[in-house]
Amino acid sequence: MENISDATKQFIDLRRHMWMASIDLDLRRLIWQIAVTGKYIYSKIQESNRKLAGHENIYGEEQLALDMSSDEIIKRQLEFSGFVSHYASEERDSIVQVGKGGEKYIVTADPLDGSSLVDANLSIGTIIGIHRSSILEGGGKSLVAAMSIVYGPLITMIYSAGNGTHEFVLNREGEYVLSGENITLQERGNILGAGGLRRDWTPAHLEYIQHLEDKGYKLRYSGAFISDINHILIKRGGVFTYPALKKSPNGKLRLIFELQPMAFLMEQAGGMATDGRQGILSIKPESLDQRCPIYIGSKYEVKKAKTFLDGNTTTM
Ligand code: FDP
Repeated sequence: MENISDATKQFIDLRRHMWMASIDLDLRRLIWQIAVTGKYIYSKIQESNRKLAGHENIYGEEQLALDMSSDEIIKRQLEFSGFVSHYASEERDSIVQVGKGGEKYIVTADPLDGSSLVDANLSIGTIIGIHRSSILEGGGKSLVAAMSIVYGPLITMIYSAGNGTHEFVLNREGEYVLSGENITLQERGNILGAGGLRRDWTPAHLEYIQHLEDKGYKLRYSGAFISDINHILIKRGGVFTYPALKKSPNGKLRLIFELQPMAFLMEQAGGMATDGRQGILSIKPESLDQRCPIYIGSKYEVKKAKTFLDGNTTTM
């Protein structure tokens, strides 16, 4: 699609944008239905009294009532969509059938990433992956679209269906209107988000971070993966990492629910995402709850990470 002028953008809503981009009809209906769940989830956040529900998810983490209600909102929407056969969520221990059989898509969700920040009133969000075939067999390769809905001072939604990465803002009328057409990262940015404790980092990773700090990269780590990636996309560059740690070589973040959908958005915006060596989208998950180290952002910094991890450091 041609680049759209600022004056015209405010009149282009999500459905029109997807129609202009010639996205498959069922896929654009599905993306729109999921975008709508963002409004319901945000209402729940507003209603909530920020109390813990006293449950644990399959990873032994405490679940907020909000995590569970967000998950339920998405599941219910998918049951009525008519386009989705199965749903996999970070809040569930197995894939659930939501269709009658034969539907085209499988949807994954991290229903409320960063939910532990609700009480601090920081930005959090919903991460969605839309797959065409089995998630485990296809992995990142079966992704046909990804979405990221951020609940912050504004509600924003970023999607890609393999047609670039685009941002929309929910306006007062409840419509998602175009705010960023074809987000494109610069080759190199100047912000850095690095998860895990410094004392648990490997020597190579520590050297990499020190190198970026010495080069003047500014620290930007909120504690919500979705918001930190949003930051890099909107500022058009930088790098986020949650690396392999000495005691947990697979890092912390989840490949299917968090990393692959955000890697899809990042790559479509001209950025990169690797586990330090191979591309995140080329990794075939062995289990639903697989975790994986991540280096994601503009190409220069992500490629640089590999040189440090391989022990081939060079000056920038
Ligand atoms: P959270 O534990 O709050 O769910 O998904 C895991 C995640 O948040 C990411 O959103 C975030 O980047 C990371 O964990 C934060 O981990 P640390 O507390 O170790 O910094």
